[in-house]
Amino acid sequence: MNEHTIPTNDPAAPANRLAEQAAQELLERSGVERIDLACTLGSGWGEAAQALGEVVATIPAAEIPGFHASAVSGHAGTLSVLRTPSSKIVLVVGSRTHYYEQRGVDAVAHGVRTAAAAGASTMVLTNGCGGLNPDWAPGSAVLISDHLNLTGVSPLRGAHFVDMTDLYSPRIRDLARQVDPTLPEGVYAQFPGPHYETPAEVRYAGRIGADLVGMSTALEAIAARAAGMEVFGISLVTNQAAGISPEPLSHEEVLEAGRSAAARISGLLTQIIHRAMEG
Ligand code: 8IG
Repeated sequence: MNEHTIPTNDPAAPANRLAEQAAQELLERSGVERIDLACTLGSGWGEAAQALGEVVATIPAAEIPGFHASAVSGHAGTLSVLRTPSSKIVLVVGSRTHYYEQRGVDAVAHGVRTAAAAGASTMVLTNGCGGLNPDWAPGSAVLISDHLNLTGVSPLRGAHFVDMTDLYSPRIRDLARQVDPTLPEGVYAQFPGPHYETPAEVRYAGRIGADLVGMSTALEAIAARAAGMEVFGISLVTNQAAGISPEPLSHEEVLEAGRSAAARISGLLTQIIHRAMEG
């Protein structure tokens, strides 16, 4: 608090203040005036950052207020600022905080809120997840068309009634299909995790409309919409969801699917992001 701080009863104020601090520190340390677009990298997407542009700064996440080193092997613990060939500034958040880390919903939403506070108007959310459609082999990329938030919580608090219609930008999904017309779409269900689903839970998710099951993205997408950002989500199916294939799930399988898809999906993501910022 300083003499310029307006006293408020807004229950979101502390989280927004922390995001403002993080944004200021991030902009100072990278020497850019603002971020245009931010992208969170999920399982399997780690290589996608390099192709986006020239690296302006790479900052260990733990050095920026409110961020933590990554809890998951295969996730980078860094925030990268890149300059695209058309001189747009992209923030790559390589250190998502998952709900299952039990740091609370504000920690989950902090990357999104920091990006918004730094000026980003577009939030790109990527993840690795399980697929319910048996036609989607591990390594398939799927556009997120909508979500089911099955965590039982919201990243928002107070009387903050935010519309979620067309949450996942139809505009950017169209651009993505211009890059790759074969990209399928699906509804992403966020479970709390960290355990994977039982086969019965996967059948349940399918019956209520899910095509993808994961442990991220929905809460971040809600926070991004509340911050006024355009949201784009894309999943890498790293495994068939429990019970879809006869094989049990393993984190090693997830990492391997990411490694073998890395070059293809980073090219895809780069083209989508570059196009999204031209519009
Ligand atoms: I990678 O099959 C990955 N993340 N909930 N279920 C859930 N999260 C996941 C899965 C999965 N695969």
